[in-house]
Amino acid sequence: MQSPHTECLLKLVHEEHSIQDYQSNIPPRWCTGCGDNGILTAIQRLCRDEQLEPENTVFVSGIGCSSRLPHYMNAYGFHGLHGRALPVAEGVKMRRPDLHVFVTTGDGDCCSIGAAHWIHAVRYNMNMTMLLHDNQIYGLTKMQASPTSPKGQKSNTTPRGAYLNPLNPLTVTLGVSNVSFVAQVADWMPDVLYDIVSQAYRHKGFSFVRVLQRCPEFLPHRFDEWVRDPARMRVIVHPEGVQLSASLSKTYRNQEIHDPANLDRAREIASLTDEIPVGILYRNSDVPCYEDLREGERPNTPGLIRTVLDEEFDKFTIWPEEPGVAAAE
Ligand SMILES: Cc1ncc(C[n+]2csc(CCOP(=O)(O)OP(=O)(O)O)c2C)c(N)n1
Ligand code: SF4
Repeated sequence: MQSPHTECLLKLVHEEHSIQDYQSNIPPRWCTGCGDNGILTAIQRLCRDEQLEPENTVFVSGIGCSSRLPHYMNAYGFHGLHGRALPVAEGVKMRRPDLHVFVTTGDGDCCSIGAAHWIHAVRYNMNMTMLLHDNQIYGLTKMQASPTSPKGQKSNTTPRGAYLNPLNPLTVTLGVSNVSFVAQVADWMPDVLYDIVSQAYRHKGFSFVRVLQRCPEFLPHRFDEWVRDPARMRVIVHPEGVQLSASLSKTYRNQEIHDPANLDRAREIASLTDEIPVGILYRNSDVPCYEDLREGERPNTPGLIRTVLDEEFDKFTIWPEEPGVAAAE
């Protein structure tokens, strides 16, 4: 039988986390109407619904407006170096596979300076969720073209318009060995955004989610055509993927049934240009995670960690002299 004291402790342990438990005391400093706000809301909702313990959840980012997200979460966070979020997240996961790891990055951060890390993170397939906030411009540094900026886009670095066709983050990711989860969504579809973020979190492996994100400050009309005309969004539906509610189905009538196991069709869908595909393009839960392949080599049991730390601390400890020893010498 439990003592009243034990019962009281158990109650504390099982206390439900509310959405406020995941909000930090720093108010978001993104511009009004910035799509990053909607992405943050979806993540906080996910943490609440999955009851993720803040002390076991880590948000890692690089540099950019989007990379400010860890500051707004009440969890562990690492707002690090431009383009380098993924190697940091991989280090965390390798050492502590029990933690829930999320990476937030921008199109400059991921597809430009961080592109090499992105490709290898897909190949390593570590169990984490990556959100690419793709606003197709450098926001924080005030409007330089990014690799995903549309051809012809005028910016501070391309005053006559971008010369090159944009890089497609979906087809790139789908082309990497060991790819295991690829999805796309838009910040102006909050229910689908939440659904995809949840499915990405629940996938065992590296989940790559590209979120088309509005930047009203520097590209205010970039996605207007698609926001105003839902028929130009193609929603990829499947019992193993996104399933729209009856009311959303009326809004988003342009739907395609696509089995996320079909990689060839995923690549075709990812290449659409006039319509924006939204949904889970590809999922393969059989790809092994790198941290599992290295499982046996990880000396991370609490006992071993304590032994290693004790040995390190011992090197710097000045032990008090035993009474009488100094006098005898
Ligand atoms: C090594 C290095 N190079 C350049 C910069 C300057 N810089 C900071 S953020 C950024 C681009 C941010 O764009 P993006 O990743 O698309 O994020 P957004 O601000 O749009 O969310 C650049 C070039 C930097 N901080 N460090
Ligand atoms: S500059 Fe753009 S990306 Fe940055 S906070 Fe403002 S709207 Fe968002």
